[in-house]
Amino acid sequence: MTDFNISAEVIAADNDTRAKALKSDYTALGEKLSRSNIDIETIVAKVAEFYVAVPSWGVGTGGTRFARFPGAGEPRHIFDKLDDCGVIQQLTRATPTVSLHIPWDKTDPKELKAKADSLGLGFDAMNSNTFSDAADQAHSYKYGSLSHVNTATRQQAIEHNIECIELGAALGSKALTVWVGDGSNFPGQSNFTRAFERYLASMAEIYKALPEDWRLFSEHKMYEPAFYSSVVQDWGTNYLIAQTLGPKAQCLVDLGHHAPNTNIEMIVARLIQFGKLGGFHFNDSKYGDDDLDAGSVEPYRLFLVFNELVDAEHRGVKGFHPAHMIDQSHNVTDPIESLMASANEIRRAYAQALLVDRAALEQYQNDNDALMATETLKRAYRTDVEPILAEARRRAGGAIDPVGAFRNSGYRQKVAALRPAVKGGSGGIV
Ligand SMILES: [Mn+2]
Repeated sequence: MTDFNISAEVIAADNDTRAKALKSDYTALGEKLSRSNIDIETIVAKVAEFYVAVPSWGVGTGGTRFARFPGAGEPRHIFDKLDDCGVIQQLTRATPTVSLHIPWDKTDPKELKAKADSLGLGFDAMNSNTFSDAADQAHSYKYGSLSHVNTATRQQAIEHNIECIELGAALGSKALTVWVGDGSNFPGQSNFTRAFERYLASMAEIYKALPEDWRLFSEHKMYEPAFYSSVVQDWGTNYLIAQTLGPKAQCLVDLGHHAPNTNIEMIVARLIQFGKLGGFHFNDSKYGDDDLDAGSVEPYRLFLVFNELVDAEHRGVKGFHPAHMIDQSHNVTDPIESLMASANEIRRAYAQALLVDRAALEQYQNDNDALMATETLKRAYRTDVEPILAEARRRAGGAIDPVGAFRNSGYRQKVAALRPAVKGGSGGIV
């Protein structure tokens, strides 16, 4: 029995105030879509089955290199974090899994599993951390981890990743995401080739420890914390890693980890074509790894990424099942509200991509009709699919307006009274 933190009556009362308008909007949209031979019920059913994982580190307030300003009622530990993740799932019905970060969330797996079960939550990919030093570790990661020049440091990093796999296996997770901050700040500081050889050898050891039904995701990032060179800097290097390690290794695309103006949707298409798209860390950015809310800055880019995903789905690409995860840092908003809004934006991009007339698009492409080809995408993108998203939430027991219902529930005020303000600390942004 699921033990949600917000009473069903609160959601029902909030939905009651919005149900009439939704019904009217849903009917109007259904009629509009039917003129394009699209059945709105088919789209609602697909949207309802589209899920994205919430990062455990995302429910606390983040920070920048300069400061962190705590929010009210921040989670004190992983059990509080799971409570907050449960609220996000309760209201959106789009986020039934949580992605953990070790060692930040390290605790008895039985207790973790029992708490998650009580909230109706499962676990998505595990995330290791060799980009900062834990209090009790023997060797520092100041000069790298899996690619470190010292064997003992590399071994410690390998063992940490294997520990993450073991913990994840006890929780029902099926994947490990590895992101390292390894790199250099000065020309000459590091030998590019030797560092990458050491990284590959370390990853091969981790790969060997994977259970049969697990996947290993490597996440690239152009720069930060290393500012001259990063060992896993771009999708090309990431592809080489996945290709070298074997079939269980795939690439993870974090939308904020590329050079400005990079054509991310094209990278997605390439990785799909060669069977190496493992999944996503969704977020948005203006300049770099800003970790802003998904769809908040460049919603059209998010749509174009989903256009590639739906295209692959439409073509029936074999073994295509990318992991969908959010990776954001919330500095000026309530993290629960941001994560709910982000989950909805991700579903919105998916729903809009489902509306693309793929037969017409292909014909325009073959006819070299650039204008009509791009208009075909725009036509889907311009469609306001909010009634579809809201109806999917409502039918699943969620809120028509998650942020509105959340504010009316008083959850934040309730936990703020229980959880003392957390001072300082870093945001934990990867
Ligand atoms: Mn990430």
